[in-house]
Amino acid sequence: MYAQMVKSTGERPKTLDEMTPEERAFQQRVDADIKIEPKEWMPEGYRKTLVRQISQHAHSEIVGQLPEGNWITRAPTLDRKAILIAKVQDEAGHGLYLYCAAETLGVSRDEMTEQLLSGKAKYSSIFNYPTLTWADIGAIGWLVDGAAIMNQVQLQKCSYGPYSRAMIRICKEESFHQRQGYDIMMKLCAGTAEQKEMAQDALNRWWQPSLMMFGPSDKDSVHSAQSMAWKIKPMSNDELRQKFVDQTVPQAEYLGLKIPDPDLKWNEGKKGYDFGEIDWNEFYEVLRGNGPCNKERLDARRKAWDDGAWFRDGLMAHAQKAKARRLAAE
Ligand code: FAQ
Repeated sequence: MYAQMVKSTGERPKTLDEMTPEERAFQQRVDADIKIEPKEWMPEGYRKTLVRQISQHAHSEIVGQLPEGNWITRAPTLDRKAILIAKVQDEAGHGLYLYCAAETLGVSRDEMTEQLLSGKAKYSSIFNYPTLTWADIGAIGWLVDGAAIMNQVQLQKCSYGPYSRAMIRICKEESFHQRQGYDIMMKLCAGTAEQKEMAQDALNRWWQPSLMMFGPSDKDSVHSAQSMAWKIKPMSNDELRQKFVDQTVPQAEYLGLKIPDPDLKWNEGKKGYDFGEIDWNEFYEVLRGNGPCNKERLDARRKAWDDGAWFRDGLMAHAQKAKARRLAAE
């Protein structure tokens, strides 16, 4: 049934008849919406898919601190600075919950970090774009967090228990992030002509990259068919992208901003907006490491890792001493 939901270039999911008894019992639990927990049997492909997705998601949260972190020292008021610091700290926390969720699948935090720093693991394409003005901080909260929530609300229903539960907490915080971004945009749009122009310029630059966050179109998505069959992904990339466009266009209208897409048009038949083709060449170039900030982002993460070595060593030494003391007292 699921294989038809998305045309995928990846492998077709097995039908129940093609499955081993263990696989069939597993699929039946998934179909009955019973959460899968870490110690239970699971197909190796299910485990690998989750490790890939959850670790990429964790890396996105961690690298995602960098574009906004760039504006902490330059936020226009003390309140805005305090809010931005809290928001960026939240993203670090999301990364940590997600690394913990991935660790339950037998991968270590060090392995995941090594994959990020060596350039092997992906993180969201969106974080390879620069934050040029304060309005970009508004646009990130409004559009990037807005797109992230659209996807993550669905992931709360993911069949894997630890990921699903991490998402419930993360979504609560992301919705605050989205509102603080929209609040910045409202302020700018109610300000001087120059401020409104800054807001429009940020929307112009962040619109397409935000649409790309949902991943390739369904026809080119490698993993969707299998991930949907396993209920790792409850909705397809294109379905979520459409929901995001439909939610965001009226928000732009309220701000008095224009979505930079000449093909954007309400379609009464589908009760949603038609929108122009996404520049998939740009998307794949960013994934290949050729986006405007890919190098800068990875260099920053490598430097943070190297600079933190003394602290990790200190923590390990402390833990070992504490353990030795505990053992001696037993
Ligand atoms: N960027 O077959 P599909 C946030 C890769 S959190 C980079 O469709 P899938 C919070 C994909 O990994 C944002 N790579 O893959 C925040 C795969 O590569 P692989 C992150 C992308 O997994 C806000 C290949 O293309 N959210 O923003 C992208 O079924 C503000 C084929 O694609 C998540 O990670 C992309 N945009 O669907 C933080 C949510 N799209 O592994 C700070 C969880 C696709 O074969 C500030 N992840 N790829 O080498 C997901 O829902 C899914 O993984 C998708 C992709 C929907 C991203």
